[in-house]
Amino acid sequence: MDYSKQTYQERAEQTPNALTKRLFSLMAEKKTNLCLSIDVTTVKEILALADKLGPYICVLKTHVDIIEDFTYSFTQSLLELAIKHNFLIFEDRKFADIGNTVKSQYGGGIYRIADWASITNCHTLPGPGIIDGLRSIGKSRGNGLLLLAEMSSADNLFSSEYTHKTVALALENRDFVFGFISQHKLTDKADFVYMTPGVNLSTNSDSLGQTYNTPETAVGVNGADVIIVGRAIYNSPDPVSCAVKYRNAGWNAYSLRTSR
Ligand code: 5FU
Repeated sequence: MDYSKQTYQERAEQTPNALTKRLFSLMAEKKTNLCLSIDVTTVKEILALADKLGPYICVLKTHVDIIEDFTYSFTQSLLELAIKHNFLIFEDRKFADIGNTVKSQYGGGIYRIADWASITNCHTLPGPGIIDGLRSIGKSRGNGLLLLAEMSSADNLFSSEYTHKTVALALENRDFVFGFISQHKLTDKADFVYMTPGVNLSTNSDSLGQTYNTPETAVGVNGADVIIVGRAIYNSPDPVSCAVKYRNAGWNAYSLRTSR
């Protein structure tokens, strides 16, 4: 079955995975497939942007280790905004170590990511132990994991064999892995969530190897479910109208895809 032609609502109704159900339901309800990548560095800026842009997004993606004035209470304020505006929090931690180490990195330290981010991600380079380690912390909390199967950066070292093996690992771990960070939809075998970074309407690269597609290409051609947009929105002079522009572009591409 080609899941990319089904609506988010249909996929919400069919999936056995509670997190996927929650995400697709709120996307259908809010009519948005936009994830805001909020890569600003102070608590005040993040909370102000999250409050303003919350109505237009389905997921808010953080890089918690770039925040200069992080305190744990920040995460509680962010959770309150996630409830107020009905979005999920995704810490883009890109874990990449052995199972025993990622357990501590995910559940402990000063960030305690597993307590406030219902979504996180990891590289599969270390093998299945990384998924087992993260599952041992996150599954009982109702969290889910995305596997990095492809990246947006130019000349990256992800081979098609690596991507294939990553898909196989996802299929073997569907109780905790619910999707991918990728540039394309990767399989029809199961209903995974595909989140795609590297999305911009006005440029196709930055000076450090980032490459961009439009929402039309990411969602309409490549089959992404969620577009991840950062600087194009938070560096704009008017982030609210810019977020609305990306939300509409992402939603139109999805509507066309599902009506074909
Ligand atoms: F896995 C990936 C990837 O392949 N490309 C990315 O750009 C993650 N990212 C993240 O998405 C990156 O770390 C940024 O947080 C965000 C893209 O930000 P931009 O400002 O839209 O380029």
